[in-house]
Amino acid sequence: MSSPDEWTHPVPGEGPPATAAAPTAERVIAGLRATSEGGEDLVQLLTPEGERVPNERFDRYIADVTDEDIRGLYRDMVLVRRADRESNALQRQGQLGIWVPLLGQEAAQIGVGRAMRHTDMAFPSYREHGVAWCKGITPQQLLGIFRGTDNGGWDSAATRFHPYTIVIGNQVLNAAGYAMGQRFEGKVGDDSDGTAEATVCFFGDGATSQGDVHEGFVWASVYDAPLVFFCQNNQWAISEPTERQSRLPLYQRARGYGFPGIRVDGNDVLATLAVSRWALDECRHGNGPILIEAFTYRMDAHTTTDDPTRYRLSDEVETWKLKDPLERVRVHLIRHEMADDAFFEQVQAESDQMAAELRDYCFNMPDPPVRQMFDNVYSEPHPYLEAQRDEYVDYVAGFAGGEH
Ligand SMILES: Cc1ncc(C[n+]2csc(CCOP(=O)(O)OP(=O)(O)O)c2C)c(N)n1
Ligand SMILES: [Mg+2]
Repeated sequence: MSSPDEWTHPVPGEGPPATAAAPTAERVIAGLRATSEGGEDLVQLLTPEGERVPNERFDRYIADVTDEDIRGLYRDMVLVRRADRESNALQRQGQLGIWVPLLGQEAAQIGVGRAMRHTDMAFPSYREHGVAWCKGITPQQLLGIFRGTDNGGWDSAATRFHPYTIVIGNQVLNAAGYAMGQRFEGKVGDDSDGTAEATVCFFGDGATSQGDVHEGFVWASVYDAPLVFFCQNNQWAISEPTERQSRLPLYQRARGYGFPGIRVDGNDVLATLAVSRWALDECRHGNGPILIEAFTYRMDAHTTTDDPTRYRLSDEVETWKLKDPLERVRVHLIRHEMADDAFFEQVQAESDQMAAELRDYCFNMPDPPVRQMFDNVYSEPHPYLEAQRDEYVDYVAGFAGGEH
């Protein structure tokens, strides 16, 4: 990868060779390294070995976090990982059409999810099962969209969690508009009574190459929208590595739009919690937007239709296993005698119970009535849509078992 100095004073014919189309072994290794190290700007409060690293700027954002809170964050991560593994298995058993694994991104999502207030709005892409959990959405409610029976089984207004968006980057525009609305409605600025609001928009490293994301950055920036852009850089956009998305670290892109960007260790739940609390606080006080790049890793396939062994080295996955987000909290809790065996056994039992209930639910999941897909398209009744709905319901009723 060329350095900025080389861009400013290019010497014709003496630049780096054009290797992008046919990477050499050295370049592959350099790419491997780039994905495993976050660089010196990475905010980390808990090392992969579970040691707490003091941080002058961010420690105060988790000063009130008790041992019990850390056990809670650990429990959250164990449960969302278990729900994720169980849903993945349900897809393999033919119960779901597709599943999008969360594995490896638990700390990034629980960290920001637990930093949000109920009144903060979330705009997810399709992998945000951990954030959904923090918003009170059950693993059961997530299944419908992956089984193909509904478009999202939760009430977005009540939970303040927008439906999953499969079109890459599209939710960034929705989030920018929503956050601009929060500003226009005076929900930003004075937070003395704890009622100021912010929005968090989730997208991946690959999404940063989409036009929608660029446009969302521009609108949010020039309207000072209370929007935290939360980019989970999981190093891959299906089979495309991050080095095919950007020649500089993603968080540095924010500068070009005129707002701060920061890179946090997305496998460190404490760092993600602290940095997200800071960013949300800034946004609620009118100092948004802010870009957070959560540096993490997609430990499983892109989706259950993908085979990552076709395009990435197993060495890379092994390197990241050493940075497992759950393991470092477990080691931290044990080393500092913040949790005993009984605690870990109880979390395990809870996760077994939850998994059994999730399986049961999925095997017996009722199809929603056909007419339900016409609900919530517009905020108010719409005569043309109602006519279409009635026609479709009649049509389906003409088939055996089609009465709905
Ligand atoms: C507009 C659009 N183009 C292409 C796709 C196909 N697609 C689905 S996921 C994906 C990669 C996204 O990668 P990233 O943004 O890094 O998110 P991740 O899946 O890694 O969480 C692509 C290209 C799509 N869904 N929408
Ligand atoms: Mg990605």
